Amino acid sequence: STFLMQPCPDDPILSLIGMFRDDPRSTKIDLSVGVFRNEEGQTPVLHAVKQAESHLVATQPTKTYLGPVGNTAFTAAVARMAFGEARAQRLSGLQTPGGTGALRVAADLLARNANTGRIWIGLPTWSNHIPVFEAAGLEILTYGAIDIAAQRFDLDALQAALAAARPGDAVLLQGCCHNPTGIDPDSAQWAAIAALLEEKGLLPLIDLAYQGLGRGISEDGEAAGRVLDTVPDALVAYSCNKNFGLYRERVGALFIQAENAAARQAAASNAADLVRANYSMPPDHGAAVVACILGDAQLTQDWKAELEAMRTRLATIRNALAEACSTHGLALEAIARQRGMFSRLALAPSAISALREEHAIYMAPDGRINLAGLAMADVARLAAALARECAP
Ligand code: PLP
Ligand code: TYF
Repeated sequence: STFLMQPCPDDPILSLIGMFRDDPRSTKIDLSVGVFRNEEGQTPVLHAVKQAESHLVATQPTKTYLGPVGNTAFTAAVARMAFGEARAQRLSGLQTPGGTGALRVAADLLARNANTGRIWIGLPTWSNHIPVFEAAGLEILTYGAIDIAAQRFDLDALQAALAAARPGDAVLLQGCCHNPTGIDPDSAQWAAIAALLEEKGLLPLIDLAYQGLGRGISEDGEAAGRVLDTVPDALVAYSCNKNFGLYRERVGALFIQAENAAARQAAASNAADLVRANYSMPPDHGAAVVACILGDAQLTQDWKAELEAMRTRLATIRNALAEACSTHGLALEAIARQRGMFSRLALAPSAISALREEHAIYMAPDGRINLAGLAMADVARLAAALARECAP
Protein backbone atom coordinates (compact mmCIF):
# COMPACT_ATOMS: atom_id res chain seq x y z
CA SER A 1 0.00 0.00 0.00
CA THR A 2 0.93 3.63 -0.33
CA PHE A 3 0.21 3.84 3.39
CA LEU A 4 3.32 2.90 5.31
CA MET A 5 1.90 3.61 8.74
CA GLN A 6 1.79 1.78 12.03
CA PRO A 7 -1.55 1.86 13.86
CA CYS A 8 -1.82 4.25 16.81
CA PRO A 9 -2.82 3.21 20.31
CA ASP A 10 -6.45 3.99 21.17
CA ASP A 11 -7.27 6.76 23.61
CA PRO A 12 -6.79 5.06 26.99
CA ILE A 13 -10.08 6.40 28.35
CA LEU A 14 -12.31 6.13 25.29
CA SER A 15 -11.28 2.51 24.64
CA LEU A 16 -12.83 1.51 27.97
CA ILE A 17 -16.29 2.39 26.60
CA GLY A 18 -16.34 -0.73 24.40
CA MET A 19 -14.78 -2.93 27.06
CA PHE A 20 -17.46 -1.93 29.55
CA ARG A 21 -20.27 -2.43 27.04
CA ASP A 22 -19.06 -5.96 26.28
CA ASP A 23 -18.79 -6.99 29.95
CA PRO A 24 -21.80 -9.28 30.62
CA ARG A 25 -21.80 -8.86 34.42
CA SER A 26 -24.97 -7.10 35.61
CA THR A 27 -23.14 -5.67 38.63
CA LYS A 28 -20.63 -3.72 36.50
CA ILE A 29 -19.84 -0.14 37.51
CA ASP A 30 -18.51 2.39 34.96
CA LEU A 31 -16.28 5.04 36.54
CA SER A 32 -14.24 5.58 33.38
CA VAL A 33 -15.22 8.16 30.74
CA GLY A 34 -15.95 11.66 32.05
CA VAL A 35 -19.63 12.19 31.36
CA PHE A 36 -22.26 13.07 33.92
CA ARG A 37 -24.67 10.28 34.83
CA ASN A 38 -27.75 10.32 37.00
CA GLU A 39 -28.58 7.74 39.72
CA GLU A 40 -29.88 5.43 36.98
CA GLY A 41 -26.59 5.60 35.10
CA GLN A 42 -28.03 7.68 32.26
CA THR A 43 -26.85 10.88 30.62
CA PRO A 44 -30.16 12.39 29.50
CA VAL A 45 -30.56 15.44 27.30
CA LEU A 46 -31.39 18.39 29.60
CA HIS A 47 -34.99 19.67 29.52
CA ALA A 48 -33.76 23.19 28.80
CA VAL A 49 -31.83 21.79 25.80
CA LYS A 50 -34.88 19.89 24.49
CA GLN A 51 -36.98 23.05 24.74
CA ALA A 52 -34.36 25.16 22.99
CA GLU A 53 -34.08 22.51 20.26
CA SER A 54 -37.86 22.52 19.70
CA HIS A 55 -37.80 26.28 19.53
CA LEU A 56 -34.97 26.22 16.97
CA VAL A 57 -36.71 23.65 14.79
CA ALA A 58 -39.82 25.83 14.77
CA THR A 59 -38.17 29.21 14.25
CA GLN A 60 -34.66 28.93 12.76
CA PRO A 61 -34.92 30.95 9.55
CA THR A 62 -31.85 29.65 7.70
CA LYS A 63 -28.84 27.38 7.89
CA THR A 64 -26.61 29.42 5.66
CA TYR A 65 -22.93 29.85 6.57
CA LEU A 66 -21.87 31.88 9.60
CA GLY A 67 -18.10 32.08 9.06
CA PRO A 68 -15.03 31.06 11.08
CA VAL A 69 -15.99 32.82 14.33
CA GLY A 70 -19.38 31.10 14.40
CA ASN A 71 -22.34 32.34 16.39
CA THR A 72 -21.41 35.68 17.98
CA ALA A 73 -24.58 35.81 20.13
CA PHE A 74 -23.35 32.52 21.62
CA THR A 75 -19.80 33.69 22.38
CA ALA A 76 -21.06 36.98 23.85
CA ALA A 77 -23.62 35.23 26.08
CA VAL A 78 -21.11 32.62 27.27
CA ALA A 79 -18.50 35.29 28.08
CA ARG A 80 -21.02 37.26 30.15
CA MET A 81 -22.26 34.16 31.95
CA ALA A 82 -18.77 32.80 32.60
CA PHE A 83 -16.83 35.95 33.53
CA GLY A 84 -19.32 38.80 34.04
CA GLU A 85 -20.09 41.81 31.86
CA ALA A 86 -16.95 43.88 32.54
CA ARG A 87 -14.51 41.10 31.66
CA ALA A 88 -16.62 39.99 28.69
CA GLN A 89 -16.10 43.48 27.22
CA ARG A 90 -12.36 42.85 27.16
CA LEU A 91 -12.59 39.48 25.35
CA SER A 92 -12.77 38.50 21.70
CA GLY A 93 -14.61 35.20 21.27
CA LEU A 94 -14.64 32.49 18.61
CA GLN A 95 -17.10 29.63 18.67
CA THR A 96 -15.13 26.36 18.36
CA PRO A 97 -15.90 22.62 18.02
CA GLY A 98 -15.85 21.97 21.78
CA GLY A 99 -13.26 22.85 24.36
CA THR A 100 -10.87 20.60 22.48
CA GLY A 101 -11.31 22.68 19.34
CA ALA A 102 -10.64 25.81 21.40
CA LEU A 103 -7.45 24.29 22.82
CA ARG A 104 -6.28 23.37 19.33
CA VAL A 105 -6.99 26.82 17.84
CA ALA A 106 -5.20 28.36 20.84
CA ALA A 107 -2.25 26.05 20.26
CA ASP A 108 -2.12 26.90 16.53
CA LEU A 109 -2.23 30.59 17.43
CA LEU A 110 0.67 30.21 19.86
CA ALA A 111 2.61 28.26 17.23
CA ARG A 112 2.07 30.98 14.63
CA ASN A 113 2.83 33.98 16.87
CA ALA A 114 6.48 35.09 16.83
CA ASN A 115 7.33 35.17 20.54
CA THR A 116 5.30 32.21 21.81
CA GLY A 117 5.79 28.51 21.12
CA ARG A 118 6.38 26.84 24.45
CA ILE A 119 3.73 25.66 26.90
CA TRP A 120 4.02 24.55 30.53
CA ILE A 121 1.67 21.78 31.62
CA GLY A 122 1.16 20.64 35.21
CA LEU A 123 0.89 16.86 35.60
CA PRO A 124 -1.20 14.84 35.94
CA THR A 125 -3.55 16.28 33.34
CA TRP A 126 -6.30 15.32 30.90
CA SER A 127 -5.09 12.59 28.52
CA ASN A 128 -5.75 14.74 25.45
CA HIS A 129 -3.84 17.89 26.49
CA ILE A 130 -0.35 16.88 25.45
CA PRO A 131 -1.47 15.33 22.11
CA VAL A 132 -3.29 18.56 21.17
CA PHE A 133 -0.30 20.82 21.88
CA GLU A 134 2.15 18.39 20.30
CA ALA A 135 0.03 18.24 17.14
CA ALA A 136 0.26 22.03 16.88
CA GLY A 137 4.05 21.82 17.15
CA LEU A 138 4.43 23.55 20.51
CA GLU A 139 7.36 22.74 22.75
CA ILE A 140 5.96 21.09 25.87
CA LEU A 141 7.39 21.52 29.35
CA THR A 142 5.88 19.60 32.25
CA TYR A 143 6.05 19.71 36.02
CA GLY A 144 4.40 17.85 38.91
CA ALA A 145 1.53 20.08 39.97
CA ILE A 146 -0.40 17.72 42.20
CA ASP A 147 0.81 15.45 44.95
CA ILE A 148 -1.43 12.37 44.56
CA ALA A 149 -0.18 10.62 47.71
CA ALA A 150 -1.04 13.69 49.78
CA GLN A 151 -4.08 14.56 47.56
CA ARG A 152 -3.08 18.24 47.44
CA PHE A 153 -2.16 20.95 44.94
CA ASP A 154 1.61 21.54 44.96
CA LEU A 155 2.14 25.29 44.59
CA ASP A 156 5.85 24.93 45.39
CA ALA A 157 6.32 22.59 42.42
CA LEU A 158 4.57 25.07 40.10
CA GLN A 159 6.63 27.99 41.38
CA ALA A 160 9.89 26.04 41.16
CA ALA A 161 9.14 24.94 37.58
CA LEU A 162 8.03 28.35 36.36
CA ALA A 163 11.20 29.93 37.76
CA ALA A 164 12.73 28.63 34.50
CA ALA A 165 9.93 30.03 32.31
CA ARG A 166 10.66 32.69 29.71
CA PRO A 167 8.46 35.70 28.90
CA GLY A 168 5.91 34.63 26.28
CA ASP A 169 5.75 31.02 27.49
CA ALA A 170 2.18 29.79 27.82
CA VAL A 171 0.97 28.08 30.98
CA LEU A 172 -1.99 25.70 30.78
CA LEU A 173 -4.26 26.00 33.83
CA GLN A 174 -7.51 24.15 34.47
CA GLY A 175 -9.96 26.74 35.78
CA CYS A 176 -12.00 24.41 38.01
CA CYS A 177 -12.86 20.75 38.67
CA HIS A 178 -9.41 19.49 37.70
CA ASN A 179 -9.30 16.49 35.38
CA PRO A 180 -8.11 13.89 36.55
CA THR A 181 -7.83 14.76 40.25
CA GLY A 182 -10.64 17.11 41.35
CA ILE A 183 -7.88 19.08 43.12
CA ASP A 184 -7.95 22.82 42.35
CA PRO A 185 -5.67 25.48 43.81
CA ASP A 186 -7.39 27.34 46.67
CA SER A 187 -8.00 31.05 46.41
CA ALA A 188 -4.65 32.05 48.01
CA GLN A 189 -2.82 29.67 45.67
CA TRP A 190 -4.63 31.14 42.65
CA ALA A 191 -3.59 34.63 43.80
CA ALA A 192 0.03 33.46 43.93
CA ILE A 193 -0.25 31.85 40.49
CA ALA A 194 -1.80 34.97 38.94
CA ALA A 195 0.92 37.17 40.49
CA LEU A 196 3.66 34.88 39.18
CA LEU A 197 2.20 34.90 35.65
CA GLU A 198 2.05 38.69 35.67
CA GLU A 199 5.52 39.14 37.14
CA LYS A 200 7.20 36.82 34.61
CA GLY A 201 5.22 37.91 31.55
CA LEU A 202 3.69 34.47 31.01
CA LEU A 203 0.55 33.78 28.99
CA PRO A 204 -2.16 31.80 30.77
CA LEU A 205 -4.23 29.39 28.70
CA ILE A 206 -7.16 28.60 30.99
CA ASP A 207 -9.07 25.42 30.21
CA LEU A 208 -12.56 25.84 31.64
CA ALA A 209 -14.49 22.66 30.87
CA TYR A 210 -16.62 22.11 33.97
CA GLN A 211 -17.98 25.48 35.06
CA GLY A 212 -20.92 25.00 37.42
CA LEU A 213 -20.11 21.39 38.30
CA GLY A 214 -17.85 22.31 41.23
CA ARG A 215 -19.12 24.98 43.62
CA GLY A 216 -21.45 26.97 41.35
CA ILE A 217 -21.30 28.96 38.12
CA SER A 218 -19.82 32.17 39.49
CA GLU A 219 -17.66 30.40 42.10
CA ASP A 220 -16.17 28.13 39.41
CA GLY A 221 -15.39 31.16 37.24
CA GLU A 222 -13.63 33.08 40.03
CA ALA A 223 -10.13 31.76 39.44
CA ALA A 224 -10.27 32.41 35.69
CA GLY A 225 -11.66 35.89 36.38
CA ARG A 226 -8.88 36.67 38.82
CA VAL A 227 -6.22 35.59 36.31
CA LEU A 228 -7.88 37.68 33.56
CA ASP A 229 -7.86 40.69 35.91
CA THR A 230 -4.17 40.26 36.76
CA VAL A 231 -2.45 39.68 33.42
CA PRO A 232 -2.67 41.71 30.21
CA ASP A 233 -2.78 38.81 27.73
CA ALA A 234 -4.66 35.55 28.21
CA LEU A 235 -6.54 32.78 26.40
CA VAL A 236 -9.53 30.80 27.68
CA ALA A 237 -10.65 27.50 26.12
CA TYR A 238 -14.26 27.09 27.20
CA SER A 239 -16.43 23.98 26.92
CA CYS A 240 -20.24 23.92 27.17
CA ASN A 241 -20.35 20.17 26.67
CA LYS A 242 -20.44 19.14 30.33
CA ASN A 243 -22.42 21.97 31.91
CA PHE A 244 -25.10 21.86 29.17
CA GLY A 245 -24.83 18.08 28.62
CA LEU A 246 -24.22 18.63 24.90
CA TYR A 247 -21.10 16.43 24.53
CA ARG A 248 -21.41 15.16 20.94
CA GLU A 249 -22.71 18.48 19.65
CA ARG A 250 -19.20 19.87 20.21
CA VAL A 251 -19.90 23.24 21.80
CA GLY A 252 -17.08 25.50 22.93
CA ALA A 253 -15.35 28.84 22.55
CA LEU A 254 -11.92 30.40 22.53
CA PHE A 255 -11.66 33.77 24.30
CA ILE A 256 -8.75 36.13 23.73
CA GLN A 257 -7.71 38.96 26.04
CA ALA A 258 -4.85 41.26 25.02
CA GLU A 259 -3.13 44.32 26.40
CA ASN A 260 -4.64 46.61 23.76
CA ALA A 261 -7.41 46.50 21.19
CA ALA A 262 -5.06 46.31 18.19
CA ALA A 263 -3.21 43.27 19.58
CA ARG A 264 -6.47 41.58 20.48
CA GLN A 265 -8.02 42.15 17.04
CA ALA A 266 -4.88 40.91 15.32
CA ALA A 267 -4.82 37.76 17.46
CA ALA A 268 -8.54 37.16 16.85
CA SER A 269 -8.16 37.59 13.09
CA ASN A 270 -5.25 35.14 13.08
CA ALA A 271 -7.34 32.63 15.04
CA ALA A 272 -10.13 33.01 12.44
CA ASP A 273 -7.57 32.57 9.66
CA LEU A 274 -6.29 29.35 11.24
CA VAL A 275 -9.86 28.09 11.56
CA ARG A 276 -10.58 28.85 7.90
CA ALA A 277 -7.64 26.69 6.84
CA ASN A 278 -8.66 23.90 9.19
CA TYR A 279 -12.41 23.18 9.55
CA SER A 280 -13.64 26.41 7.91
CA MET A 281 -16.26 27.15 10.54
CA PRO A 282 -17.73 25.47 13.61
CA PRO A 283 -20.92 23.34 13.59
CA ASP A 284 -23.93 25.44 14.50
CA HIS A 285 -26.50 23.40 16.37
CA GLY A 286 -25.11 23.10 19.91
CA ALA A 287 -24.03 26.73 20.07
CA ALA A 288 -27.44 27.83 18.77
CA VAL A 289 -29.02 25.82 21.60
CA VAL A 290 -26.80 27.46 24.24
CA ALA A 291 -27.43 30.92 22.79
CA CYS A 292 -31.18 30.22 22.88
CA ILE A 293 -31.02 29.11 26.53
CA LEU A 294 -28.84 32.01 27.69
CA GLY A 295 -30.98 34.48 25.71
CA ASP A 296 -34.18 33.47 27.52
CA ALA A 297 -34.69 34.12 31.25
CA GLN A 298 -36.97 31.12 31.82
CA LEU A 299 -34.75 28.65 29.95
CA THR A 300 -31.70 30.03 31.77
CA GLN A 301 -33.44 29.44 35.08
CA ASP A 302 -34.40 25.88 34.04
CA TRP A 303 -30.86 25.14 32.92
CA LYS A 304 -29.38 26.49 36.16
CA ALA A 305 -31.69 24.25 38.18
CA GLU A 306 -30.62 21.20 36.15
CA LEU A 307 -26.94 22.13 36.54
CA GLU A 308 -27.49 22.58 40.26
CA ALA A 309 -28.96 19.06 40.44
CA MET A 310 -25.85 17.65 38.70
CA ARG A 311 -23.57 19.51 41.11
CA THR A 312 -25.58 18.34 44.13
CA ARG A 313 -25.46 14.73 43.00
CA LEU A 314 -21.66 14.88 42.63
CA ALA A 315 -21.28 16.39 46.12
CA THR A 316 -23.61 13.78 47.63
CA ILE A 317 -21.74 10.89 46.01
CA ARG A 318 -18.39 12.34 47.11
CA ASN A 319 -19.50 12.58 50.73
CA ALA A 320 -21.05 9.10 50.69
CA LEU A 321 -17.95 7.46 49.18
CA ALA A 322 -15.54 9.22 51.57
CA GLU A 323 -17.72 8.15 54.49
CA ALA A 324 -18.01 4.54 53.28
CA CYS A 325 -14.24 4.35 52.75
CA SER A 326 -13.59 5.57 56.27
CA THR A 327 -15.67 2.72 57.71
CA HIS A 328 -13.17 0.40 55.96
CA GLY A 329 -10.22 2.30 57.39
CA LEU A 330 -9.39 3.85 53.99
CA ALA A 331 -8.30 7.46 54.43
CA LEU A 332 -9.97 8.92 51.36
CA GLU A 333 -11.76 11.86 52.97
CA ALA A 334 -10.04 14.09 50.39
CA ILE A 335 -12.66 12.82 47.90
CA ALA A 336 -15.28 14.83 49.80
CA ARG A 337 -13.24 18.05 49.50
CA GLN A 338 -12.50 17.68 45.79
CA ARG A 339 -14.70 19.18 43.09
CA GLY A 340 -16.24 18.12 39.82
CA MET A 341 -16.49 14.65 38.35
CA PHE A 342 -13.06 13.22 39.09
CA SER A 343 -10.77 11.92 41.79
CA ARG A 344 -7.54 10.10 41.22
CA LEU A 345 -6.81 7.21 43.53
CA ALA A 346 -3.23 6.18 44.25
CA LEU A 347 -3.71 2.62 42.97
CA ALA A 348 -1.16 0.18 41.59
CA PRO A 349 -1.90 -1.01 38.03
CA SER A 350 -2.48 -4.50 39.48
CA ALA A 351 -5.19 -3.12 41.77
CA ILE A 352 -6.86 -1.33 38.84
CA SER A 353 -6.89 -4.59 36.84
CA ALA A 354 -8.19 -6.57 39.83
CA LEU A 355 -11.00 -4.10 40.36
CA ARG A 356 -12.00 -4.53 36.72
CA GLU A 357 -11.52 -8.30 36.44
CA GLU A 358 -12.79 -9.41 39.84
CA HIS A 359 -15.29 -6.70 40.77
CA ALA A 360 -16.42 -5.38 37.34
CA ILE A 361 -15.39 -1.88 38.44
CA TYR A 362 -14.03 0.15 35.52
CA MET A 363 -11.86 3.24 35.94
CA ALA A 364 -9.34 5.11 33.80
CA PRO A 365 -5.95 3.33 33.62
CA ASP A 366 -4.31 5.99 35.81
CA GLY A 367 -6.68 5.33 38.75
CA ARG A 368 -9.04 8.17 37.91
CA ILE A 369 -12.66 7.62 38.88
CA ASN A 370 -15.68 9.52 37.56
CA LEU A 371 -17.87 9.99 40.63
CA ALA A 372 -20.91 10.58 38.43
CA GLY A 373 -20.69 6.94 37.30
CA LEU A 374 -21.41 5.76 40.84
CA ALA A 375 -24.99 5.12 41.99
CA MET A 376 -25.73 5.60 45.71
CA ALA A 377 -26.68 1.91 45.78
CA ASP A 378 -23.14 0.94 44.69
CA VAL A 379 -21.18 3.14 47.12
CA ALA A 380 -20.77 0.46 49.78
CA ARG A 381 -19.67 -2.15 47.22
CA LEU A 382 -17.07 0.18 45.71
CA ALA A 383 -15.68 1.06 49.15
CA ALA A 384 -15.44 -2.61 50.09
CA ALA A 385 -13.71 -3.49 46.81
CA LEU A 386 -11.26 -0.60 47.22
CA ALA A 387 -10.52 -1.73 50.78
CA ARG A 388 -9.75 -5.27 49.51
CA GLU A 389 -7.63 -4.29 46.54
CA CYS A 390 -5.85 -1.23 47.86
CA ALA A 391 -4.93 -2.11 51.40
CA PRO A 392 -1.29 -1.04 51.71
N1 PLP B 1 -10.55 20.10 29.01
C1 PLP B 1 -10.71 19.16 29.93
C2 PLP B 1 -9.93 19.26 31.20
C3 PLP B 1 -11.59 18.11 29.72
O1 PLP B 1 -11.73 17.18 30.66
C4 PLP B 1 -12.32 18.05 28.53
C5 PLP B 1 -13.22 16.92 28.34
O2 PLP B 1 -13.44 16.27 27.39
C6 PLP B 1 -12.13 19.07 27.58
C7 PLP B 1 -11.24 20.07 27.86
C8 PLP B 1 -12.79 19.17 26.25
O3 PLP B 1 -14.10 18.84 26.20
P1 PLP B 1 -14.94 19.06 24.86
O4 PLP B 1 -13.98 19.06 23.73
O5 PLP B 1 -15.88 17.90 24.82
O6 PLP B 1 -15.61 20.37 25.03
O1 TYF C 1 -11.59 12.88 30.45
C1 TYF C 1 -12.65 12.43 30.06
O2 TYF C 1 -13.04 11.31 30.36
C2 TYF C 1 -13.56 13.29 29.19
C3 TYF C 1 -13.94 12.63 27.89
O3 TYF C 1 -9.93 11.89 24.02
C4 TYF C 1 -12.86 12.45 26.90
O4 TYF C 1 -12.94 14.52 29.05
C5 TYF C 1 -11.76 11.61 27.14
C6 TYF C 1 -10.80 11.42 26.17
C7 TYF C 1 -10.90 12.08 24.96
C8 TYF C 1 -11.98 12.91 24.72
C9 TYF C 1 -12.95 13.09 25.69
